[in-house]
Amino acid sequence: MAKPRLSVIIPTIEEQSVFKVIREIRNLMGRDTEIIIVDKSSDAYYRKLLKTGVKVLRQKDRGVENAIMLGLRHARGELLASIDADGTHELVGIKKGVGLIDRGEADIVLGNRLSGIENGAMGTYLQFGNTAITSLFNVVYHTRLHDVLTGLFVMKSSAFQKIRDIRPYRAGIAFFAIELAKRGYRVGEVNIRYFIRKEGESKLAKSKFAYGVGVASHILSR
Ligand SMILES: Nc1nc2c(ncn2[C@@H]2O[C@H](COP(=O)(O)OP(=O)(O)O)[C@@H](O)[C@H]2O)c(=O)[nH]1
Ligand SMILES: [Mg+2]
Repeated sequence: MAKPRLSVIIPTIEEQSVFKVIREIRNLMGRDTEIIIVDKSSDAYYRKLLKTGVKVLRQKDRGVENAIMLGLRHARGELLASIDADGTHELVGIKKGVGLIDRGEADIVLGNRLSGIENGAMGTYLQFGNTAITSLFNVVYHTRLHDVLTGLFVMKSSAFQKIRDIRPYRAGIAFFAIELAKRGYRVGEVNIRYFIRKEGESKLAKSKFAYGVGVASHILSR
């Protein structure tokens, strides 16, 4: 089969919103898009995922960065994207990110949620922490970003090939941004809306404070 134009990786732990996310990606991006779910859930949920017809990989290790890395290593697209399965990130960010890369303006594009937060979707404490960590990233890598802790990115497969053998550290999508920025790739962003999580709870980390401190230390250890 010919290479798809785009692969979208979706990490999930029992997110009921994933089915809507899959449908919406198909509607938005068309059939020339490969969707890969990286699942760390129950067998019942896994069977439901299989019924959607998308590729499903089961994650044996832990952590969202390891999940996304597994998906990316299996992806065949010319462009590679990832989006959270909880329905909080505005999907059109993927399309906007593809546009930015096509225009030659970036090698990896992050979805900036801070420009469009739905009332109550992200507390001021998390906004503040996110802004502090992103400012640190901007100083170290000479970027002008607003949200390196986002759950949406698009990047060139050619850029990903340079980091595909690295073992991810705990920094979510910032791991990919840090490793590409280190190698001189251009990190851009597009504005997206950020919606309230409608089902389930956050699975990312027990303490977002400890998580944030860890990400900051990874940004600084270049
Ligand atoms: N496969 C997999 N998915 C994960 C893991 N941790 C989080 N996720 C998924 O990654 C996305 C972001 O996690 P979420 O809990 O919403 O993080 P938050 O938005 O920062 O609170 C969601 O789709 C989760 O289901 C993991 O260890 N493995
Ligand atoms: Mg979330």
